[in-house]
Amino acid sequence: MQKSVFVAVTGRPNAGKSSLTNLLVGEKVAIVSEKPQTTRTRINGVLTKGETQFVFIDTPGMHKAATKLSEQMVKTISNSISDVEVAILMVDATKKPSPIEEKLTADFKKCGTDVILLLNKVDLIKNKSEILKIIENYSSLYDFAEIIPISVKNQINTELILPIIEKYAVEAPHFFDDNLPTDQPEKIWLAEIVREKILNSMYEEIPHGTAVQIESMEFSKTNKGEDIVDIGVVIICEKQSHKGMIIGKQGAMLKKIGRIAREEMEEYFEQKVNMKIWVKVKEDWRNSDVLITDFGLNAE
Ligand SMILES: Nc1nc2c(ncn2[C@@H]2O[C@H](COP(=O)(O)OP(=O)(O)O)[C@@H](O)[C@H]2O)c(=O)[nH]1
Ligand SMILES: [Mg+2]
Repeated sequence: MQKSVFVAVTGRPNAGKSSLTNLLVGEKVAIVSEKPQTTRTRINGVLTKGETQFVFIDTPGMHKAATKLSEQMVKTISNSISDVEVAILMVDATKKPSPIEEKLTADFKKCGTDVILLLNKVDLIKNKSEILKIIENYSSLYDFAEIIPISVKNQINTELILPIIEKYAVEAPHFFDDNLPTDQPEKIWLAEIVREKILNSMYEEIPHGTAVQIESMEFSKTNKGEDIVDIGVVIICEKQSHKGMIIGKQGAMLKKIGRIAREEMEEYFEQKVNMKIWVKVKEDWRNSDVLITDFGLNAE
C-alpha cells in the first residue's frame, strides 16, 4: 500500500529551510544563499523511499511584508501549513525566539498541527550546555512533537529526521512522480540557478529587486555534432542604475554570473550550454500584481 506524507518546512528567513529540503531530498531543488528571502515561492521537494513518498514544502521565510511580492510570500506560508500531515519549525539556534516564531506557532495552534522543532546551526554553538537553555526558550512557545538540535551544514542529527516524519505518513497514492526530486517546471529551475548566482555575487538591494525569466530553450547540435542547449535569459531589475551594476565594468559582472550559471546548467543537462543574457528595467515590478503574476510569483 502506498503511503504519503506532506511536510511544511517553516521558519524565519535564513534559518536553513532550503538547505534542509535539499539535504533530505538528496538533490538541489531550492537555491540557497546567505541572504534572507532567497526563496520566493513554495517549492515542493519530493523523495520516495520504499512505499512512502515524502513531500517537503519549502516555504519563503516568514517576515514582515513591505511590498506586494512579500505579501504574496507571506500568504504562501499560511496556505502551506493548513493541509500537511506534519510541519517543521526550523530555527537558527544562535538566535532568540522572535515575533516570527510566535506568529508561526499561533498559526499552528489554530490548525492543531503536529510540529517538529529543529534547532539548526548548532555547529556554531561552542558551549553545548547552552543548547538546553535554547530548548527551554522555544518549548514555552508550543507543545512540539519533537525537538532536535541539528546542523544541516555538518550533518549533525540530520539522520534522525526522516524516520520521525515517516511516522506521520498516511495511506494514500503518491501525489508526485517517484523519480523526480521536484515538481518545479524546468524553466523555473533554470531561472532560479541564475538568480542564485546574482544573490551570491551582488549586494542585497539589487538581488532583492531582481527577477529572472527563461525566454527560450532550444536543443540543437554544434557543427562538430555535439549536443548543445541554447538558453535565452532575461534579468529584470528595478532601476537603470541597477542594470548598470548587474552588467558591471565592461560586462564583467554579467560575464561572471553567466559563466557560473552556465557551468551549473551544464552539470544539470550533462551537455554543453550556450547562454545569452539580456538585462531589462521594469520600475517597481515588486508592487505590480500583473508582473508578479507574469513572473510566476503569486501565491496561488
Ligand atoms: N553554520 C551553518 N550554516 C547553515 C546551516 N544550515 C544552513 N546554513 C546557511 O544559512 C544560510 C541560509 O540558508 P538557506 O537554506 O537559504 O535558509 P532559508 O532562508 O531558511 O531557506 C546559507 O548561507 C546556508 O549555507 C548550518 O547547519 N550551519
Ligand atoms: Mg529558502
